[in-house]
Amino acid sequence: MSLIDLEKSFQEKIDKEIKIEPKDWMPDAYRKTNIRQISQHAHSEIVGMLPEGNWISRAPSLKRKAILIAKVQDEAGHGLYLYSAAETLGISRDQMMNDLNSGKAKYSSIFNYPTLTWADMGAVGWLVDGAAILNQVMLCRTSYGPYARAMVRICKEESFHQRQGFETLLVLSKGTKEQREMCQDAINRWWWPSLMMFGPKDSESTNSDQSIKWKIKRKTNDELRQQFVNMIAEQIKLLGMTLPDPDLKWNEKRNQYDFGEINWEEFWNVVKGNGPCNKQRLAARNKAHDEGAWVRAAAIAYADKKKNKTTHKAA
Ligand code: BYC
Repeated sequence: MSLIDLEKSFQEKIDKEIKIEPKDWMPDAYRKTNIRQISQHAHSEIVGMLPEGNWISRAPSLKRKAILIAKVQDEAGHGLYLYSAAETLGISRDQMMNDLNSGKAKYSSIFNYPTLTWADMGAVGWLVDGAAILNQVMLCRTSYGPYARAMVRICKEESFHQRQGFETLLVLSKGTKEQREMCQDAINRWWWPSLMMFGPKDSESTNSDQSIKWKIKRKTNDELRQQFVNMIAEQIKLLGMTLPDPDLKWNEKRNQYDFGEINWEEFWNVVKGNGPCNKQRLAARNKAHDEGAWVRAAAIAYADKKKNKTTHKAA
């Protein structure tokens, strides 16, 4: 088959909703885009453990500590499923780790903001995981099979994360004056960065058109962002708190909430490595990687030993 025929039958498969599997023929750019997106997604899960890990030793009760540990462990698991999905496209784990640790690879902008108070654990769960879920529910139908299947399990766990975040804030919102203020302050700080998680506006999104055509993405950045605003603008009423946006109001004609302009300069600054915690996050990942060298060496030595034993037995 010629390249044109291969590309044509590939697109037909996508249009018929047939999943693309690792050994199927695919255009190089499809492979590259998936490697880029899946590995960035995996890195986000791994770096995402840092702002939350920051609160494990300071959670206000044993119950809250156990819940937070479980959540952080889930994020590690998500990262590992996603690295495995990316590996099926021909990139090695070492390469992905090197790209993350050297600062070459991107990960979600949101994890470059600090978690200053306990209420931040609630705001991260409710807003950050809430934004992540909307995006990830769409990705359960992404065209690359291993990515789509990884997302199904991830989404189940993320919905627990979002509920625990909301419940944490609900308790604070019914607490003392100081607790209510802490709750509002966390919402104020996490609202705009959460909106940025969906990526640049559609007119600035370089990858969206092609990714939508290949059904890697099923909704655009702006569509998902709007869906998120509509959802949160209703849920916040239950908390008796407010969102820090004077332009947020229901638009009868559009049947959607209108909202204010995002600070795109701040977004690009964070993406380019100049956010409040970018350097700290990379330093923490590099330290963990270096300190884990002996574990990797021991695991390889053990695997070799086992392999040798099996070879001897077979002989
Ligand atoms: N941060 O053409 P565009 C989670 C980059 S949740 C940093 O629209 P695309 C978790 C983008 O990579 C978060 N960079 O890109 C939750 C591109 O640059 P390159 C992870 C961003 O890919 C709780 C350029 O800007 N979720 O893990 O079509 C606890 C132009 O953008 C961001 C995912 O990763 C950003 N926010 O759409 C723990 C979901 N936005 O690569 C963990 C999977 C954009 O061309 N990813 N950029 O150099 C996606 O769905 C898509 O990649 C995005 C962006 C919607 C994020």
